[in-house]
Amino acid sequence: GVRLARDGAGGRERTMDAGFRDDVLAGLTASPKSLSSKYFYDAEGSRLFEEITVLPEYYPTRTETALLRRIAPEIAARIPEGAAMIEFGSGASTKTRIVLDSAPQLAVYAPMDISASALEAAAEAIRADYPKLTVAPAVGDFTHPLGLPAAARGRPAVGFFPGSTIGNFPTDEAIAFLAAARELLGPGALFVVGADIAKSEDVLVPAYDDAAGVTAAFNKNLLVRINRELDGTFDLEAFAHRAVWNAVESRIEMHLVSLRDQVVKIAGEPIAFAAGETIHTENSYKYDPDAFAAMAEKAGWRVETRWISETPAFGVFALRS
Ligand code: AVJ
Repeated sequence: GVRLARDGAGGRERTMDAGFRDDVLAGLTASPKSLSSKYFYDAEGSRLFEEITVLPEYYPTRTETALLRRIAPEIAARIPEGAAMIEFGSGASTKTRIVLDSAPQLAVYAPMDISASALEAAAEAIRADYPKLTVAPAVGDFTHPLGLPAAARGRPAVGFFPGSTIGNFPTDEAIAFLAAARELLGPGALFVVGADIAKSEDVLVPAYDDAAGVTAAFNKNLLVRINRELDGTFDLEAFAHRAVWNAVESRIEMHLVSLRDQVVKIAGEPIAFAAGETIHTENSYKYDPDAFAAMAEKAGWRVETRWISETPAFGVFALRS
């Protein structure tokens, strides 16, 4: 987008991303107020997310990782010689290594992530450990890919989308994403998708509101980012982290609650908050396995196999175009 030069604190020149500014102002002048969870992942947000993945309460990462270790040979058996693996929202690429270790026939790894810092560090580490693999990273919003990277074109395609990141999307957007991924990956492609399974609120809520306060810091980092990048005046003490289970929608919601009536300035614009008013910052949908399969089928995929872990349940689905 258009970048406006601004003078930052300490006289250092900064840029203001017009897309981020427009999205933030639109979200905070709407009712109810919301911000897109994709903006969590600046360098600090990506670092905090990695910290979340090892929290005792946050079961998804370790559960899916153990499941992937167990099923890696079955996944590898579905990957043809010379294939390219395209990963959506790759982050630190930790789970990728499980597949790469089991599938040496993979020729190309093309990770996509919105965080340039996380992507570059991960790509370098993968290059160092898998010298025969062609690594072709692409920075950007994986919901709007421009096309397959040149290194992946003409090769059998394997999509990889672990972590239940798909759970950030409401059903219609998840189906649109799955359909777009099918177009991108092409005929005959395999798509390996991780999806968290609905379970007791007593397990879900602590996973998004941990005792150490890491998830609270991750949520509030969005305000820190707005203060830094959009000349925001958020007082971090005047907002509280909240995680709630919405049973009707089958999703965890994260909010930032205004603790008092207040006016915050962002990019010169005053934004009023009432005491108790919230900014809805994330949805994390939790699925019934059949409902997830139905969603994939609506997007044109065939569900080849599904693997569901022992409790706490987490699902990995092998979809075929
Ligand atoms: C990266 C979207 C899968 O929804 O569990 C973790 C993000 N938010 N704790 C999730 C997240 C708060 C995570 N995803």
